[in-house]
Amino acid sequence: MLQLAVILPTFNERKNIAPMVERLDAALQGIAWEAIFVDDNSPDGTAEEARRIGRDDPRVRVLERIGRRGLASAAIEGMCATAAPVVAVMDADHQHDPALLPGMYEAVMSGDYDVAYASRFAEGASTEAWGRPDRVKASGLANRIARRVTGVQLSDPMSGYFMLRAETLRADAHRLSGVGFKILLDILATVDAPLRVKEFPLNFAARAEGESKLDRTVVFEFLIGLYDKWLGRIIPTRFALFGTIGGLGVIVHMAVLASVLSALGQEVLYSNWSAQTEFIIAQTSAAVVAMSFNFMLNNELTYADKRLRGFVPLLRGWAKFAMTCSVGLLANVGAGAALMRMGFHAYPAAIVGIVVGSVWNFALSSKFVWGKY
Ligand SMILES: Nc1nc2c(ncn2[C@@H]2O[C@H](COP(=O)(O)OP(=O)(O)O)[C@@H](O)[C@H]2O)c(=O)[nH]1
Ligand SMILES: [Mg+2]
Repeated sequence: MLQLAVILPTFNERKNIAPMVERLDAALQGIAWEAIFVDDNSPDGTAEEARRIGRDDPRVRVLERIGRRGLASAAIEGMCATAAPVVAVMDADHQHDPALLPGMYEAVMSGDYDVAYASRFAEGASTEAWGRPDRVKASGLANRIARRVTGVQLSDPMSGYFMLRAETLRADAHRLSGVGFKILLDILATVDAPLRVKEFPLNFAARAEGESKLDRTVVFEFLIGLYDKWLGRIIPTRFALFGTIGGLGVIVHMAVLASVLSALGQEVLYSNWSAQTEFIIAQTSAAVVAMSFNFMLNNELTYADKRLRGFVPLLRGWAKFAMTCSVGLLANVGAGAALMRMGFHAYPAAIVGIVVGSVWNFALSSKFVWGKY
């Protein structure tokens, strides 16, 4: 009878799959397990590689998601896709040692604990082999904030390697935020009943093949998760980020406008340029700079999980973003003008126009620039 499901979210991990299945097989002797690779349609063919192995070994399953990205939602959906009574989540890149699984399983099955997890910062754990002192520091800081804010007293609440009974998860799955990468913390902060947690020291290894997708700073990641729990239901997290970045874009626009105007001011004195030409040049360059600034920042932060990389994808994304924003500008001005005609004051009309334009830009660019259209 199936006892344990190991959920492995993957994105571009093709070379890590076969060795991972071997290590699971070696570690889980005596436990009836299955592995579910939740792959977000990786371009490197990760899902196909897992299916290849699954044809010979039915313990290996694939959940392929098309047009979606996200580690937390992948973990949640994987955990909901098994009949096993106990589920574990771990990375597929070999940073998490599968040898801890039997001990974690024993702890959960004993009934003494609801959750078993592997900590990078427990006594006896180490992060030396990781080779990323910068991220060790960032994780440490994020963990301290997490403990302070959530009251969850674990040495590593940001860990991505844990196990629990599937029913514990399913009871509250609909309340999880599914945003960001910190699914364990999400579970601990969401579930009402206090969970009894057993910690296992982990020797956090370096990634075997491929590259990290989560290099957005852990602290930032964590703040996002916090916002999401707090206000995310009222103003969706991505939209809040998008809007904040848009606000910064306005400042950038004004700064560029002012400096181009003052640089061109001399020209107007000595040539036959009119002040109007001057304004058009300044306003256009300010708009292009501000929009590019917004594009890059959204690509790094708002859509870090779907980040466009490489010159051509970036250029294409930039062009699409520019198109999206020009439509948004029309929506903005259109809505504002309509309100003015209805007798509204200019300022409230302008604000409504900005909101309408931003919603439009957000809706369109999330699909058209960073999603599947
Ligand atoms: N399905 C899915 N898996 C992801 C996504 N982002 C990262 N992963 C997987 O989550 C695990 C941890 O990601 P990784 O990039 O190693 O993060 P790091 O260890 O914090 O640097 C790996 O197995 C990744 O393949 C995603 O958007 N979707
Ligand atoms: Mg990793």
